[in-house]
Amino acid sequence: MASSPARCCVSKKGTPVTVDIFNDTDTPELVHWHGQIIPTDVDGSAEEGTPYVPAHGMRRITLTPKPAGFRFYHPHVVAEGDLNRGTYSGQAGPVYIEPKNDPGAYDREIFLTLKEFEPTFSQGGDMAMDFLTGHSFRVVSLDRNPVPNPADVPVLWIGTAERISAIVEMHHPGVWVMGDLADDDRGHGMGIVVEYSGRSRQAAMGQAQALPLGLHDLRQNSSD
Ligand SMILES: [Cu+2]
Repeated sequence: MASSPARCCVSKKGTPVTVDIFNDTDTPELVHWHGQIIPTDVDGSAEEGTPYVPAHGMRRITLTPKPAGFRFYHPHVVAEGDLNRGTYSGQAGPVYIEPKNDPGAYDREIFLTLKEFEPTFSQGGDMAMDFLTGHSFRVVSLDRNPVPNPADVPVLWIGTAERISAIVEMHHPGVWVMGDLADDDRGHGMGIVVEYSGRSRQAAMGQAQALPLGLHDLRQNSSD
């Protein structure tokens, strides 16, 4: 993991995947597969017995992802007061485990990660929360669990480590930009442009420099 947010990985439920975990840090590390039901040896939690990935070393693991749904991975070392260690370093990323049968009907599927820091640690500012004003979000799943009664809401409010899966019907043509306020972070993937009605991506990214930016998660539901 070398950037934040780390890349999304998509895998199929029940299909084994092999992952090479490289640790470029000076201390032993662990990658924990949040929310998956997998053996201790690969789960990524030292307290359960997973071996560490040695400093500047590598460990190859094979796991069979399950259950289906929107998960994530993150370091699992105890950072304590060291803000350069563990999840403080921002090294987390989404994991989507596709169900065997995907009932979703959508044109585009987007995975997004938010960041939020204590103001004294923030280097580029957090993300404003006004993306897609005028659209509504049909929340179909929370922390990968399908909600009993999907509801349309005008705003998504999300906390640390939470995941929201929502469907948005795009019926206000234009260029909608969401992303980090820091140019550098946005250039590294903390931002996205949603456009329709013929506006160019280049024009949209130009606007990204000037607009107040927010970020929401637009994910399709999934089920086992
Ligand atoms: Cu976790």
